[in-house]
Amino acid sequence: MESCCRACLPCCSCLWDRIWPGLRYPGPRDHVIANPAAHAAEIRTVSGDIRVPAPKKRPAQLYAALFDFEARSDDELTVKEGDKLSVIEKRGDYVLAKKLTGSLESGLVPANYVALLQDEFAKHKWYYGNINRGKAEKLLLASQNKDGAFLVRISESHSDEYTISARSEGKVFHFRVQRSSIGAYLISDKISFATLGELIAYYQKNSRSLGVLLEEPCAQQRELFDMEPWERPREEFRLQRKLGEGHFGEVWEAFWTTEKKKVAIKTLKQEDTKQDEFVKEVQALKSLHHPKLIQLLAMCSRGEPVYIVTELMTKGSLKSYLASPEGLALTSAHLIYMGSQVAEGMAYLEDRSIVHRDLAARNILVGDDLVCKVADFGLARIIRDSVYTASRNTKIPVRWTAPEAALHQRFSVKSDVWSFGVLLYEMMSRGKMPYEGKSNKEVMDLLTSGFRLPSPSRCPSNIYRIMIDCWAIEPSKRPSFHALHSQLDSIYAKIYFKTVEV
Ligand code: ACK
Repeated sequence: MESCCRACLPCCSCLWDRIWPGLRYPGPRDHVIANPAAHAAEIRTVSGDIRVPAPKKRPAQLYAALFDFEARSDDELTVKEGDKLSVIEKRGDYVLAKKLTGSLESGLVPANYVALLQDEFAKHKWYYGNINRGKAEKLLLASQNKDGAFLVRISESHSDEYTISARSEGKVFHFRVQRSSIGAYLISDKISFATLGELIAYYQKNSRSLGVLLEEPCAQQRELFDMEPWERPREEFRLQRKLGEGHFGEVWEAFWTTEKKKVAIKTLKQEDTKQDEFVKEVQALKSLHHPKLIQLLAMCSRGEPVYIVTELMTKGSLKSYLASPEGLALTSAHLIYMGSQVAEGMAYLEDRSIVHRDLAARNILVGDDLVCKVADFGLARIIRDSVYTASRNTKIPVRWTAPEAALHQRFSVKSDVWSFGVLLYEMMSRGKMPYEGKSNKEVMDLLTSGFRLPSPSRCPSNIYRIMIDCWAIEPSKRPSFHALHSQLDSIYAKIYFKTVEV
């Protein structure tokens, strides 16, 4: 109880059960720990098991804290959003991390509260992340590469520095990229750069300063290496119960024997045609870490069927939850709280220009205490320009899709905002099918003539207003996910406090 009160707004927690018996959820703006009481219990179990670490000597990975986290025991590490951390090892849902600045302390931080910093370079073909010197040499000397091939990897001895490995005259040379006290990147004291990308671009043009050519990024399949930390032997998983059919294949509840926990496993249907999409989904999931996004935990990509292992959400999809007796009992306040979490997860994707393309209640998963997470990034793409133009033959869920996306394949973060409006409609109407009784063609005609879904009964007018904003015909007039998150949060706070005062 003590840790619960510390993280909540004063006096709220004690009133939860009286106000909404059976369905507990945090007070507004309690972003740090969604359910502090449950979290504290979970951590006690984890920290009870903690042994003194004997970290192996291997390159540490550079992470940044995504949120503030306050240590609740000696095993844990207090971090502030943006703190740079090196992760020594993963321990279940936690990482053992060491601060790279200030106090240099180490301790456990929830894995979902940190993100790999290296991912910022993932867009560069030359970036190979956490591979060692030996592997870099093997790759560069492979027959696909010639002199001038190069790659950048995390330095083995300094986790926040990088090494350029380049092939020249049939040998591989390594150059350490140092960081100055203000974080600039440099190989020589004579010139430094604000970003690693700028440094590489400079030495590509000025090969004499380096003494070797940096011509072509190393031509090995990088995906293989990206996958490695997640790859697990399939014997570690015991499939227990089929949860249903997903976009790509079956979804199972399973037990991860080595980690001793339940997980969800997606299996890939064996048709080869979908293999490409599946791999893309994994790539997208892997680099995204946010408490409101479904976390990828592991995968088994060797052999068939391929498994994608993610966290298990106890209540399944929002679509089926809304139709369950518990879902039907939800008040508007509950639904707004859930909608706000979805907007928060989507704001994280928005910041990274990642378009979901299939945002709907069927792709939101619900856990205990009404925790909601966005799932199924199968259609997500990282867009360079603000609009991604998809190929014309892609199957589109018309009822959730913005007109410019359905008609002209112009998917963008703003077309996701349109879908979010439809998702809000699904929630506030307790799972009703949008445009019930209409064909896809009729839906498109109605939308083009200016028709919009009507307000569901019992939907507060300010929430319907938000839906209408999401359905502006001009994409740029639609709100951002950040704005949606803060609007829903403040409506939720108003309802919450009004109820508390009563
Ligand atoms: O509505 P459901 O019970 O929730 O049925 C669908 C089914 O699998 C096909 O998508 C369920 N499902 C998918 N991913 C998960 C997960 N991570 N945790 C729990 N259930 C899941 C979904």
